Amino acid sequence: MRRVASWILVGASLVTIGATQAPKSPDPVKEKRLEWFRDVKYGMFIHWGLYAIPAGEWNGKRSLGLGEWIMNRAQIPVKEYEKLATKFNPVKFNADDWVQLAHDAGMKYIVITSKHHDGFAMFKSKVSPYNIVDATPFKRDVLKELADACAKRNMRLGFYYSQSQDWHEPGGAGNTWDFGPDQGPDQKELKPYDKYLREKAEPQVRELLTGYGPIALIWFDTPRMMTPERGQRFADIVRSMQPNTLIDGRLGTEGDYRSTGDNVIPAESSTEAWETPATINDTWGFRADDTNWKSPGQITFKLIDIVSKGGNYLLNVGPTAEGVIPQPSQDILRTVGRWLKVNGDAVYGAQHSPFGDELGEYSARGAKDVRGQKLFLPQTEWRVTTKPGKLYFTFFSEPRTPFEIPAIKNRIRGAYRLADHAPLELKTESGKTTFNMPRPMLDPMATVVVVEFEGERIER
Ligand code: FHN
Repeated sequence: MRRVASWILVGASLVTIGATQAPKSPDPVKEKRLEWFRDVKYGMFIHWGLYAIPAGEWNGKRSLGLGEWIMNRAQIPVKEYEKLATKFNPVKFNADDWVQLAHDAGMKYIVITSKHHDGFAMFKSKVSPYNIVDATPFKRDVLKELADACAKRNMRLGFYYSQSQDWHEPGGAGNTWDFGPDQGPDQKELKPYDKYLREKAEPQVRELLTGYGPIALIWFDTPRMMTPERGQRFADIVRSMQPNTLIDGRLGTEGDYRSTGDNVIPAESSTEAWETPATINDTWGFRADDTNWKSPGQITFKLIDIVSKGGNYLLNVGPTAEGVIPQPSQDILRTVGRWLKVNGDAVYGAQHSPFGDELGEYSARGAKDVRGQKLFLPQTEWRVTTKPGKLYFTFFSEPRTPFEIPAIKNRIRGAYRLADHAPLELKTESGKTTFNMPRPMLDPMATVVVVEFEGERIER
């Protein structure tokens, strides 16, 4: 059985929608814009801002939650939080090093926070002096330096921009401790929120699309109070200024691709373009106390799992206030990068699994997950990706022997291990084709076997 689902975003979570919904016919202009995105599969997310200074601690007290949410969690008044800018001096920041890391990691695009919910712009802005050039002793436009470094290495660059939440502005959403409750979503007249949108958020998005070369994508987030009309104004800005720039799935009106919830990997495949934003530990912005790193093996599994379902993996790093990407993050990323150097054919430009049973199954007992959805019981032994004439089976543990290739109508031409091109012997009996994986597996983290078949696509 082949599982392919359609999804909608509800809040920050992705849910499947029923098979009764007619699929929209693809828009050729959008599909063209998406071509690179569908191929690259793996990107680096960077959450960097003033919150890297407190790094999870305020006034000597540990503040729980995400590092970049400290202003909100500790209810820090604007006047207090603003003072962090006068201390922000990340003298170890080196844009070339960051791009080199993304390159070594096998990541093909970078998305960095240009302004997170705290309202502080990490770029020179004429619209608000609350920015890295005008308000810090550092005085350097780090986005410009990163854009130049990316251009040198052919690395695509996108900007995260918190369009709705801005805790620094009276009209921005989210800061209830300084400015009282947010306005309701249905108020039409020009209220402080629209004033903020017109006078800060929209002009800043224009600035981002003006001074930094071609921008791969704008990553909007948490679309609180974003009516379709408000969202459309941002979409129009992006489309009119850089028609090739992608819009993520969290603008509040239709973007170019689906964004899943944070760290959410859907159970099933989709033919729509989609992306999972994910943490490498448990925070986005740097927290000194978060050492809960995912292992290279876990990251590799998630990457292949996502690619086998047709998506992209946007994996986050949270640099320190000095401008350094934590060493454990670097080490993990480079280990995965070394694996990709050998096995990248199974990832870049590859399409989702033509099968589906390998992903797991829904609980036969009707159990529900924490969101009240049908509980999916994943299997993690192997995943498969495909290119014309080739299936890439990635094994994360030694497979049952012999391993049976799921039934296909195409004639199978042969099989080999991707890392060293060692041929594997295929046996076909009663219509079933099998091979034995040599033990121990060449790479215990993940070993890829390529099966070549006749024809471009799998027929079942
Ligand atoms: O609130 C943000 C959070 O800080 C982080 O930026 C993530 C990344 O996907 N987005 C929001 C929560 O979904």
